[in-house]
Amino acid sequence: MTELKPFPDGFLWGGATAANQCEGAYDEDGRGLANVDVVPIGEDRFPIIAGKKKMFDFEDGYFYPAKESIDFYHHYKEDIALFAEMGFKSFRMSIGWSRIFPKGDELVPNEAGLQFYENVFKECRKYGIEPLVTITHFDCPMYLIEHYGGWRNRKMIEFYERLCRVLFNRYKGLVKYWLTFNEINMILHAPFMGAGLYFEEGENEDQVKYQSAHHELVASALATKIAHEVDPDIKIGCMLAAGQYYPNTPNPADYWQAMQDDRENYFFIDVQARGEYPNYAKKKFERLGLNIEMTQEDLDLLKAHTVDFISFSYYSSRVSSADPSLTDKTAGNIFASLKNPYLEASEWGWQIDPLGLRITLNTIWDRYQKPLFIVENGLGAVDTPDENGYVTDDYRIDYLREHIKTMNQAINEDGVELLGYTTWGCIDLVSAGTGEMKKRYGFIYVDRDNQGNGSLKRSKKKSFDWYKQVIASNGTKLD
Ligand code: P53
Repeated sequence: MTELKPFPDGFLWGGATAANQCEGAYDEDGRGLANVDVVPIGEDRFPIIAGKKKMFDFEDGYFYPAKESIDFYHHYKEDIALFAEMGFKSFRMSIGWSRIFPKGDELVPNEAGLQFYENVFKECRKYGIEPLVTITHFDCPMYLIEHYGGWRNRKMIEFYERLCRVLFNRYKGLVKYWLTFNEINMILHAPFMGAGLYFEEGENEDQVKYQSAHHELVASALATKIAHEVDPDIKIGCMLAAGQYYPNTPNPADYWQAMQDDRENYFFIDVQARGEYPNYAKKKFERLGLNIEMTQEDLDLLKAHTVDFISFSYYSSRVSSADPSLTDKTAGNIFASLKNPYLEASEWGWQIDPLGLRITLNTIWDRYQKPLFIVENGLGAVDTPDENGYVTDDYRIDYLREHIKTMNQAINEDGVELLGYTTWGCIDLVSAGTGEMKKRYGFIYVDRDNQGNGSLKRSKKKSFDWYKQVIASNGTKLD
């Protein structure tokens, strides 16, 4: 029996989802088409989410898993009741932008979309669950991509501002915690999914990515400003796909490379948490010959409206080397990195590193001294239900237990301030990276396969009762 010091009072235990990976109902109640709808499962998925292959609408011969997904849109009451049964204090979810503004540039929002999220938030509140809401989780109306080019266009700031004003006013008193952009650094790795970017032949991709990133950073600061004006109690967070880079050897050149790789990610949070572009980024832009257009007003906004807290996803640490001849990379990950021989890997090649979570928590805390929130962590695995439909997912319990232990140490032994922990895909949902259903993270099994067959029936896995006990004991009973 592992007895640990408890987590802080009010610690927000829970689970996380994203609209496009669970809602389905892609064309109901006036919802417009979004980038996340038109990314199919299969070998073309990666070039499409990377902005290298054009897919602006559904095409024959492809399967699009987000169309129906796990149909949270019609199952939300049942699903939230199950979260409540586990004792969730918090539920992370995201807004489908095109439910609220189907095209994205309208002046008047779609009431049916607003009503849906109001129902969901009220359902959470009924059980005392605090919603934690991502404003955009890889989500952009297709109309804005086709007519404005996605986030490369400065006008996106205006459209996003309008969305935020509507959300903050409508859900005042219902939602306290908001995240502006999911994994904002994903714009560098999956720019079509992250920011609605599609590149034309011969275009300077770095120029487009960093200009788009600037627009998102300004939009995020503006959202923070508006939120605090609407309700000073609202807390706004940024969101990073985190995971510390380790040098492959003690060679200083490897350490230097790891530092460069970390900075590529921390750049975004440096701006959102400290309010200004770090010198290393300005120098990088110079070196690459990039000319990022920004106004004095932009810079003033960034400085005046930094985030209240810092959230991040953590699945794995990463490895850097200065030696270009080393090519033994981890498979199946948008963030491919060198393999770490000290670590085991998941069935999808993601390396499992619980101590890396403590290292990442401490690094981010040391860098910013703002409250942190782990909003994604978990193990994507193949689950095989037995003849009664029950999944004995000890592998998932082991993964989560070891991460919760190091999280506890970061709080109780290192003094890191942590607001909460929402595990990824608390109910099985569609994988963002691969589009598979087979890559499951949940405490709740959903009967659906990669081709979209299945009854969508929900059932509790072994980890369901385990997590319930973790929450009931405030993290002291992990066995
Ligand atoms: P999937 C890669 C690396 C780190 C985080 O990922 C990532 C990805 C995308 O593959 O994304 C986050 O579903 C993201 C979620 C996503 C989750 O990690 O590929 O915020 O939308 O589902 C897990 O296994």
